[in-house]
Amino acid sequence: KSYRVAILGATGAVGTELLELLESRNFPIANLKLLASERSVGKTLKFKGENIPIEPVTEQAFENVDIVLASAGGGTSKTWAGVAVAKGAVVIDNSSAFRMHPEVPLIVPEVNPQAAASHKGIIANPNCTTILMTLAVWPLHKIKPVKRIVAATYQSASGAGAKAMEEVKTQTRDILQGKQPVAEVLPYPLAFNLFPHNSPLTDLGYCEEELKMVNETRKIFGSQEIRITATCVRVPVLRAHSEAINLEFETPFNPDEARAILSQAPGVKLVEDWQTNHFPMPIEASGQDEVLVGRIRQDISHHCGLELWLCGDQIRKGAALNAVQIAELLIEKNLLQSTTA
Ligand code: A2P
Ligand code: 11C
Repeated sequence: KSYRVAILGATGAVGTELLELLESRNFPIANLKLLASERSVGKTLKFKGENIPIEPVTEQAFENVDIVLASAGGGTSKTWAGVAVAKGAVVIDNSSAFRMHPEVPLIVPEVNPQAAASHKGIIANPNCTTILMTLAVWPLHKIKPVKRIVAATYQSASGAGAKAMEEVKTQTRDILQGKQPVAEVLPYPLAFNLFPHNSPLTDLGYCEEELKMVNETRKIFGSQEIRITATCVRVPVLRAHSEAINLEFETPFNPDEARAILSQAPGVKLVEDWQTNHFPMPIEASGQDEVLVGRIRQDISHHCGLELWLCGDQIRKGAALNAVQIAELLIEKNLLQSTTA
């Protein structure tokens, strides 16, 4: 069988990665539509050697489509997801628009694939920092329940889109040439700088990105009891996020046992060389499917605590790859509404 696929937001950082993954993973495609804003109409993108035109988003664009991979922002998803579902497609949505909706499964295929079975047309792809954290924490949580997670993130420009990646490169060039850096996409210059995450602040004093890590992780783990807190920071890295994670368990967790578990965990690659101080780095995580995990150690401030460090490609496993894996899961479990032979 092969499927009619549409990418909504095909020209963006995640959209172009989706295109690459559909090709490199040889996703069974009968027809591919590339949708973006009016600004991109007239452009083409290459898929399997063929130039495919960018189409504007209209109601008709979702006709005869089995799977929509949406990554054009929450507003666009809110406007179009219902239309696509009404026309018979399943929408895998990378935005935050539907993630916490009780009827929308929020899926990391290595963690909670079973949640896909209850979908009603929309499946949400979690926030990138959440996806990366759950891959490392879930295999440990399955052995011994985690009571509390304290996370600090070091997030790349890609999380704010392709234009933010360009902006940080331009700022770097400008600063090296003695010019004033200009910030238009992100709120402040990111080159040679960092700042607390740019998502809106809430009444709790946390930004939305931090609360996504809290609420989405609880939903994916199916556990409202886990206590989670996070501080999210944007750093001048192009496309991989890093996270320092402190875990508190009910009982002590031997770091060697954690290491052994994580060395076998799906979607995880252990990167630890204590002799050379070589641990996960964003430049090594970039372009990789796995989240790199290392520096697993006993928390010296708590006998039931573990510390770990991870890096993962934000555009790939943090967004596009996870979405394609969800689509593959739907095919494997026969969970698509309509298919073409
Ligand atoms: P466009 O390139 O035409 O602006 P990124 O996350 O890298 O910023 O990418 C955002 C993606 O979402 C791009 O493909 C962008 O298309 C698309 N997009 C943004 N706004 C809209 C909209 N109103 N309708 C359709 N696509 C949109
Ligand atoms: C970032 N995680 O790195 C964000 C981007 O809810 O999907 C994606 C926001 C989201 O800035």
